[in-house]
Amino acid sequence: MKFNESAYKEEMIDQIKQLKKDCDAVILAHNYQRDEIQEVADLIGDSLELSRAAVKVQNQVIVFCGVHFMAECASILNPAKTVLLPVKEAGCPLADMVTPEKLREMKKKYPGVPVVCYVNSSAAVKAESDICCTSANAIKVVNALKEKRIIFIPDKNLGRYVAKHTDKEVILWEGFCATHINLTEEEVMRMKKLHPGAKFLAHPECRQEVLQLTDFIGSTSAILRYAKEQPDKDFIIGTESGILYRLKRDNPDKKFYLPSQHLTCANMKLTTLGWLTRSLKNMQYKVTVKDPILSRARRMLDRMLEVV
Ligand code: CIZ
Repeated sequence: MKFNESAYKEEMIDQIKQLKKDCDAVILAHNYQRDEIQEVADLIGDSLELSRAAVKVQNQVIVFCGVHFMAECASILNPAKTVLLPVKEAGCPLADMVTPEKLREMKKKYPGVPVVCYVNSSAAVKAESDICCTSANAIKVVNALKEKRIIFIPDKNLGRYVAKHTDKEVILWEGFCATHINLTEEEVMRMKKLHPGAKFLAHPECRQEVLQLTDFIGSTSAILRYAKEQPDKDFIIGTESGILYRLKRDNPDKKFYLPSQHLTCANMKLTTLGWLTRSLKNMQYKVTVKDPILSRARRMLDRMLEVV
């Protein structure tokens, strides 16, 4: 008998829906997740939207389809809930580029300079910082601080982009997103030639040379909004491939082109319907953050949520 992929997928989705009811779970999925995970999720968003949602969740279980630091954020913001990350190995190379020890060394070099910590970081690093930010609110967060100098960790491209929108001196950390860094100027130029007139929208984690070619720079939520609101029909998209699911779903009359084959985050794509099913069945893998890191990291996320 021939394997019927769509029947298998439907069956798994039905099973996930039932398990979700049985365990009183809600599924949060990041904009970079696989299409089928976004399809089955209760809420899709960027880390700011999902963090805000995590605070308000009434269900007993939050299944976070994303990477480890995102599940950690949900647990920090709603510690009474069981937070599950379906794949234990789903990490973030950018988050791993800064450790609490290395950050403490940096702080010693710049005493009194506040640390703005991008959410793509571990809870332990957040706990060593002064305020968190996401790509959706980084400029607002930096400008809300009274100090004239700040340390921005760990993404140097986002930090550099923020520096262009503030009078403050921004001290950068040498970190980068292993996916966004792949996109080159040449690839964008090639795509622009193939689709003259298409608007180029990109994420601030891209290289500076790439950002210079943009019509719009923003977080995934901002890119989604922009593409929907603009009358244009053709867009070149400079961010992780998972965003195409919502762009296409919400704008069936528009066309979206990915300029590179290397815009797929392997960690984000680890979560499959199979792993999600197992996660709900076995209540795995629980992500928890303990005090004192919990309360310190919580303060940094709360400070961010007060600004935006
Ligand atoms: O803030 C996030 O969720 C990330 C990592 C990217 C974005 O812009 O959504």
